[in-house]
Amino acid sequence: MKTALITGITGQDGAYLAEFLLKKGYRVHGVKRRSSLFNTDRIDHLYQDPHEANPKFTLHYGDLTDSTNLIRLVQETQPDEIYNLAAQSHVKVSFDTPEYTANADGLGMLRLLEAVRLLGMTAKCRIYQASTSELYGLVQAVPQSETTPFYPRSPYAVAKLYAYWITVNYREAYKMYACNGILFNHESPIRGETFVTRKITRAVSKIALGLQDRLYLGNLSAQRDWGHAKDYIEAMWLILQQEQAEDYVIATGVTATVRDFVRMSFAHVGIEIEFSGKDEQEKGVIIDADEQRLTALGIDPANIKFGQTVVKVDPTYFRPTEVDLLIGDATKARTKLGWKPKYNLESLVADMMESDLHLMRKEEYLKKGGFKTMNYFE
Ligand code: NDP
Ligand code: GDR
Repeated sequence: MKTALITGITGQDGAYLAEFLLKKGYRVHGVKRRSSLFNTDRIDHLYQDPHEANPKFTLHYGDLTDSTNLIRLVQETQPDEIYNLAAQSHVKVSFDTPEYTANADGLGMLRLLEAVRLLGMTAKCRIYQASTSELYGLVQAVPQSETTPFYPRSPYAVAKLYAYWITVNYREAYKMYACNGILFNHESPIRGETFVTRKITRAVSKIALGLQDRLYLGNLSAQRDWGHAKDYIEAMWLILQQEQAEDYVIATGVTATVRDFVRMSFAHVGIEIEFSGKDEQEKGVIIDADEQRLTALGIDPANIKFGQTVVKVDPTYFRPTEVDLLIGDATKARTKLGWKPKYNLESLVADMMESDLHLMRKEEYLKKGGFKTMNYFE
C-alpha cells in the first residue's frame, strides 16, 4: 500500500485528490491549518474515526510556513508521494498579502524539499508541486506550453515562480523525483466561492431563484482556459507515476472570456443576456428567457424580469496587473501521460450550475418557510 501526504487537503484539489487516491488504495495523510471554525466541508465524507484501527485517511495540523512541523510530518508519515497543493491561492489577494504569499507559496515548497532531503528520503519519496498557468502572465506566445517563457504578473505568480524553479533545481541537484504540474484554471462545484467561475454560478443561481438582483464583476474580457478539477487531479497522480521526473502543462486548449462564462451560466437556466457598454460602464441585461427550460428546472418564470441589469462592473475587482489571455498546449501530457480531459467548458458550466442551483434551493426553501437566523449579538 502506498502512502501519500497532501498539503492543502481542505482545498478544492486536495479534496478531489484525497478521494481519488483513497479509491486507488493509498493511505492518505492530509495537512490542515488550524482555523477558528470548521473548514473541512469538502473532506467530511472521507473522515474516518481516528480511534478505528489502521485508518486510511488521517488529518494532521500543519502549516507551510513552519519547517519543523513539515520535517516532523514527513518523518512520521513516511510518504511515497507528496502533493504540495497548499497555497494562498487567490491572485487578487496576493497583492494585499504579498509577503505572506511569498512565504507560503514560494518558500513552502523549499521547506518540503528540504524535509525530504534532510530525512534521507530522496530515493523513496516523489514530490509534486502545484505550479500554475499564472507563471506565463504577460502573454509571450500562445498556446502556452512547457517551453513558453514565464512573465509572472502578481505576487502570487512570482512566489509560484520560485517554487517552480526550486523544484527543478532539487531534481537536478539531488536527483530527486520532483515535478511541476503547470495546471491551467480548473474549477468544480467545490471551487472556492471568490474565484470568478464559482462566484458566477452561485450568483446566476440566486438571480434565477429570485434571491439576488445583480452580480458585480471585474475584468470581463480576461480569457481563461478552464477545465474540471476532477480531470486535473488525475494528471497530478500520473505525473508522479512516470519513469522520469518531468514537468507538464495540463490544460484543455480552449479559451473563453469571463463574459462568455457568464452568458453560458445564464443560458444553462434558459436566460439570455446581452452585454453593452465598455470597460467600467459595461453591463449585462436580460433580453430573453425560455419559459419551458425555467419551468423544467423548477424556476418560477415570474422571477425573470426582461430589461433587468443582472451584471455590472465594479473596478474594485480589477487587478493592478492582469493576465489577459491563457490557453494551454497539453500535447506533452496527452502523448507521454496518456492524459485526456473528460469535461469540456459546456459540461463544466452545467456541472457547476446544477450543483449551485441545488444549493441555492435550500436557501429559497428556508426563506419561503420564514426561517430566521438567530442573532447572537443582541
Ligand atoms: P484552494 O485555495 O482551494 O486550497 C488551498 C489549500 O491550501 C487550502 O487547503 C488551504 O487551507 C491551504 N493553505 C493555504 N495556506 C496554507 C499554509 N500556509 N499552510 C498550509 N496550508 C495552507 O486551492 P486549489 O485547491 O484550487 O488549488 C490547489 C493548488 O493548486 C494551490 O497551490 C493553487 O495555487 C494551485 N493551482 C490551482 C489552480 C486552480 O485553477 N484551482 C491552477 C493552478 C495551480 P485553508 O482551507 O485553511 O484555507
Ligand atoms: P485566476 O482566477 O486569477 O485566474 O487564478 P480567478 O477566478 O480569480 O480570476 C479569473 C479571471 O477573472 C477575472 N475576474 C474576476 N476574478 C475574481 N476572482 N472575481 C471577480 O469578480 C472577477 N471579475 C473578473 C480576473 O481578473 C481574472 O482575469 C486561479 C487561481 O486558482 C490560482 O490559484 C491559479 O494558479 C490560477 O487560477 C491558474
